Amino acid sequence: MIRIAIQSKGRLNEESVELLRDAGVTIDEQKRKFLGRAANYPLEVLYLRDDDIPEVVADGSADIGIVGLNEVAETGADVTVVRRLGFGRCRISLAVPKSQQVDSQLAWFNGKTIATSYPNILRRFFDERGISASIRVIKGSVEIAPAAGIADAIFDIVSSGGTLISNGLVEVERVFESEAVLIAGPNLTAEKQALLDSLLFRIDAVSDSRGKKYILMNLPSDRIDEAIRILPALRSPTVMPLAAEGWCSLHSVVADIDLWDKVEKLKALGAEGILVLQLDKVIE
Ligand code: PRT
Ligand code: ZN
Repeated sequence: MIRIAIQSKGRLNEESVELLRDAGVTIDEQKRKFLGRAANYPLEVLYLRDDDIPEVVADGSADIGIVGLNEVAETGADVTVVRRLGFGRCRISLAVPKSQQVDSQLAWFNGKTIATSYPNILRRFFDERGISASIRVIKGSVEIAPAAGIADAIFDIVSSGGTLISNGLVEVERVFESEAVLIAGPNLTAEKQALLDSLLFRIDAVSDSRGKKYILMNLPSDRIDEAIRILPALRSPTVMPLAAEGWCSLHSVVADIDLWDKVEKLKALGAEGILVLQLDKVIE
């Protein structure tokens, strides 16, 4: 049995549950309590506040966890980041009221008071850059601190930037880039390590399929070589003859970002009946 800690509610909860489900681990969200049990994998789920996850994994109360890298860095917990998961992306930035002139960049922060929920990350950053500022810890609604007169600037999570704009703040320095990560504790038994490895194998298959599509089409047989140059696949594209003389069917995998460009080139080669399908898992 392996125990995973995930966020009980909030921005990372849904995608954490979804990732486990895509990896074939079903948790009954209807019956969910503080501690749940997967129906089809030897896995327990501990639902916690994100702030508590790194420490709980470090002390062995949970074996692994899904949490923002920002929380791992802030707590300094003794855990290993085993995978970056690609969701929950954000940054922690320094921002100032837009009326402030901050031309000399970081030197401006000397002697100022900065409100944040991430004092350790900020302290390390200021120490590295030789800035001497006063850090004021505020849990929640950090963005109102300058207008409320309790700080000169803030150091807070930004994703779209909308919160900064609606509070009259301007981002002046991106300090820390974050995303959800899978972490593991320091002393996993051989049994738990084996369960983690099998989970990682599944998670990698899910991640490898993200941002890709399965594409198939009919193509004149004499254009196959050119088509293969457009469509490098996992090993090489699959080519199958069609009943119609001089035609074949070509199957491959293509990155979303290149999809339309490649479709246009394939059409120019004479491809017909192009189908683009959702890809669920890629197991290499
Ligand atoms: O209850 P619990 O303690 O578990 O949750 P929480 O309220 O502390 O955290 P939650 O659910 O808000 O965020 C969990 C994790 O999501 C964070 O630790 C980050 O790793 C990640 N994440 C990604 C974000 C954001 N994007 C985000 N935009 N966390 C917070 N925000 C907030 C930010 O604090 C600011 O108020 O959203 C606002 C800024 O967003 P924009 O889009 O306006 O820039
Ligand atoms: Zn939190």
